Amino acid sequence: MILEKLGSSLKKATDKIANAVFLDKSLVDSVVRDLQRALIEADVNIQLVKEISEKIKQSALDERIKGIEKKEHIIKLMHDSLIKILGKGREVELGKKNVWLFVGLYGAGKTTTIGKIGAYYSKRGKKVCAVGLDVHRPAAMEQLKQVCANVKIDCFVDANASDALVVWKEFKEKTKDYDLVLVDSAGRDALDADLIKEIKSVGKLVGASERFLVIQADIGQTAKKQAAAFKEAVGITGVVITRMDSTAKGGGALTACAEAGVGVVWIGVGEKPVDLELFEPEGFLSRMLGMGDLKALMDKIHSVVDAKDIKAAQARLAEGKFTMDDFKTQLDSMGQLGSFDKIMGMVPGMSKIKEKVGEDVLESQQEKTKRWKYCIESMTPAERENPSLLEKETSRIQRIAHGSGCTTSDVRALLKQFKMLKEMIGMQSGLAEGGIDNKMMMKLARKFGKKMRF
Ligand SMILES: Nc1nc2c(ncn2[C@@H]2O[C@H](COP(=O)(O)OP(=O)(O)OP(=O)(O)O)[C@@H](O)[C@H]2O)c(=O)[nH]1
Ligand SMILES: [Mg+2]
Repeated sequence: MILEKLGSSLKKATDKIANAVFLDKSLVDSVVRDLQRALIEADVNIQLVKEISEKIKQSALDERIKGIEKKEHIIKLMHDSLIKILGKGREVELGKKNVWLFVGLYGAGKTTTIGKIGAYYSKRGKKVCAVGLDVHRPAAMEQLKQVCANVKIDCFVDANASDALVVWKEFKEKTKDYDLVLVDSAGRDALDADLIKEIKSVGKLVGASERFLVIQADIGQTAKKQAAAFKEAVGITGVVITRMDSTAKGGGALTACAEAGVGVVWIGVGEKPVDLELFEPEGFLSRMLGMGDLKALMDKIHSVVDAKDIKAAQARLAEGKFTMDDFKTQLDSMGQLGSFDKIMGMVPGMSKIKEKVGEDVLESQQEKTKRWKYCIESMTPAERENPSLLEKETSRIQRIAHGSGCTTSDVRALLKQFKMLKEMIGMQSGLAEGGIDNKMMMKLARKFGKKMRF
């Protein structure tokens, strides 16, 4: 299916960006090339592909945005571009009176779609019927009857009638017993004056609450002209794109509808009654561009870090009393989290850094933590209570370094980390309360990222 293919290409592109240590020009170029290939393969308008490529390249070179923020920015940009391509979709809800008219050219899939939608709502406990107003094609009535029998919904057709309006008048009263009335109309070769006239008068007569245009994905980008023409002529309220399963041109049809400003409600992905999907590009894309294993990381932190400890530390912090002893407790809980490399593996984009820097550097990170603990132990109670004493007096730093078997730069690094952690604890309030949102996750991820300076 076209969406899945696009989605997986997009996922590959975002992974490349997320995993890159440096966003250099050649990397961005290669990601943009992959993306272009995927979009063009999906029949997306070439002009649009160019625009998207330019935007991504520009923001990649934008010096104002840096580091992980830049990655996020580009990934979000891709997401937004894809939404632009796919359109926002459109949700339909059943109102009090629901008469849905299906219009479209020959063989677009109107009758088949009515069967699918009928099945969908009747399975959800609604009373659904279909009315056949295609009086032009001799076999149309019989086809609709079969489709309805297949999904067990009631069907009203008059095989002898030659006027759609007469047929409607015949069954109008009966349709009042139903929650949803699906009206099948006749197709034509092209949207000509006759067809417009018929759709308009049928729509008015049946009091259609929705007018859905059914188009087949095979027509690709030409769907734009069709969607725009139908929109202009009969004010369609939504689109169903059929045969998304059997063509590579689905991207073209979707873009075309987005450009014509008509919302796609469903897509048909096969001939069977179950082969209908609600079109939800936002949900689909956010699943594809998920936040990596950040959630898993947060769960892990949550399970290790005692909420009570954090609360207590925060309370002390609020009173300006966060001390080196508190820092040591925090270092211990970081130790329980597993080694730094495990934490890094869970932050999107960090796993590749891990590979690049190699185990030995990570080892030394852990070594460093250990030395910090020795440093803290060599401090006087007054220094632990108020580490800013150390910043003022170099002799104290020298004494601690000497006493703990560390270097003065170890002690300085410790002081730096202490400050950073103080900040982090300020942000962990969400954790302590049990709730954490995506924004907070990203903030924390950045903090972890910054901590890993090599
Ligand atoms: N593969 C595939 N085939 C579909 C899909 N939707 C419809 N079809 C097929 O397309 C053909 C035409 O479908 P119909 O439902 O008869 O189309 P229609 O718009 O009612 O056609 P007219 O009444 O002649 O205007 C049938 O063979 C369907 O089985 C789909 O989502 N995927
Ligand atoms: Mg039909």
